Amino acid sequence: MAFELPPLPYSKSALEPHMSTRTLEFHYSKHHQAYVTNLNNLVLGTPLAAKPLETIIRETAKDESAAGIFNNAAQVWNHTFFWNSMKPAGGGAPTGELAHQINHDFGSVDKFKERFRQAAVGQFGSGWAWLVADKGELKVVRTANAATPITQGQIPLLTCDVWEHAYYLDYQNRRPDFVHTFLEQLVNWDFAATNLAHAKSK
Ligand code: MN3
Repeated sequence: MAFELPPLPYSKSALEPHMSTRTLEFHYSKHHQAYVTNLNNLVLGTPLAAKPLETIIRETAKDESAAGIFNNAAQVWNHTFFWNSMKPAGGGAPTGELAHQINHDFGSVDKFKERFRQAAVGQFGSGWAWLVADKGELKVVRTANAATPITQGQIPLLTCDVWEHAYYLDYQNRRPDFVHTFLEQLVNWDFAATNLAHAKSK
């Protein structure tokens, strides 16, 4: 059973004007699809082809000879997680247990946002900024290229893609403006709260 591009959780125009239809047409339909296609071609006829995506990511993460498989598998996973980290009319403030734990671990939601902004803007070159649960504590981390916190024993709650292809059509070189918009207009706190609840149930 080949891997398939998961459906977007909203229409390609649903994040306008903050993330354009044109960006989704390239980023989802071209880039994300290419990672899926590449992964299928790379694992074809190997034992990995029958394994779940997360298993492939974990099993290839430290194997330099499998870097191509890891990079494409992790990018498939990271992008699906990224689409779910946003929603139409997102932004606002976290509530409930998530708000409580952000306040506890970062001091305030604004301090969390500042840490996330620094991680996202400060990632040199391509990569990702994440809010993760790490042994019960919330942390902001950043990863380079395809790297993903799920190989580090961390449970992702949110991510922002800071590869140039995520924002260049809409924001050109202005990554800080894109990250600001992500946090204020797009972020899906409900998704983060659900992920935190799952993390706590483990
Ligand atoms: Mn991307």
